[in-house]
Amino acid sequence: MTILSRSHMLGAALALASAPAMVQAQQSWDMPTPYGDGIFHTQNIMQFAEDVRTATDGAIDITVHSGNSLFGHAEIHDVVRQGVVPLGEILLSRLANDDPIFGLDSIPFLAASYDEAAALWEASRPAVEERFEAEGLTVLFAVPWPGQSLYLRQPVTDPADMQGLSFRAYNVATERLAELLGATPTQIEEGDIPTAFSTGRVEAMITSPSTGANARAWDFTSHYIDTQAWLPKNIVFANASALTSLTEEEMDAVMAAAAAAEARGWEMSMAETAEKIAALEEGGMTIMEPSDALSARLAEIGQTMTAEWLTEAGADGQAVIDAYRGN
Ligand code: PCA
Repeated sequence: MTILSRSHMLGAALALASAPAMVQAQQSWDMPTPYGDGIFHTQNIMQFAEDVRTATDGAIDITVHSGNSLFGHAEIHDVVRQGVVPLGEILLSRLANDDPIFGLDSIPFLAASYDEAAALWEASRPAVEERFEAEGLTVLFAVPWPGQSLYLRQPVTDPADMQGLSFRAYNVATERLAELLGATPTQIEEGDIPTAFSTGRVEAMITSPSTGANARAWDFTSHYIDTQAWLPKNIVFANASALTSLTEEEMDAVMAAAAAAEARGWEMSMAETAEKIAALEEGGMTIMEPSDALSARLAEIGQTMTAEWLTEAGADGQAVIDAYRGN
């Protein structure tokens, strides 16, 4: 037996002997996310896991499973609800079919800057939390992606040139946007973007510079049109029973780490915007401002989608929009 393993055993024996009976067993928590390790959201939740580990002296040990490796994007909400895993991360607007409130952050030009996105999150957070609570879930934090901009194979200035393009979508709002542009949407997971372009399934998309740079969009598109039309959020949430099984100190540690992760995530997102646009340019893409005609068409589509959202969301939705607009 080596000295190392003997001292290990000794340490373990001492720890056992001195452990007070009250102390709970260490908990290993699996945390699935759809997004890969190159994405700032994933780096942020890894730091969150580290903060929780440190604050609980290792009692809560969160393992992040990135890139749809443990569960696919469409399953994560359900498996956390069922308690198969205690917590997870998804794109909030993927739940828009369950309730329109979840799709509010994906309407073009309703909230297109970080200040507006923060005001929209403040106005909608109580309604989002209430719906999660009704399903036995607790919202921990939400962080926006940078503004959503167009990736194309030609320098489009006339919005009519988007007609007939096969267009990658990632939620119902991007599907609707594509339809209103006269394009044909196809749902593609973020990690599958390069393959979807290289196999010809899609030829255009709207997403953040973070996703564009991570996918090396310059390999399959040539023009980035900087519309920054909305800032969709990722949401991190836990199974409420898993949380209430913790000691009060542990629960406080998780909630404090969540608040820190939300603040840090928004900062990371803001810093990413310029950084990743520069990376797209470095990769060889042409960076363009939208033409007046394209901006006008997207603004018009934003109004249509806001009206459609209000019809679906009713008085509850109107109250959230009013709170956002300070009415
Ligand atoms: N990236 C994710 C969601 C929004 C974004 O910027 C995606 O493209 O799927």
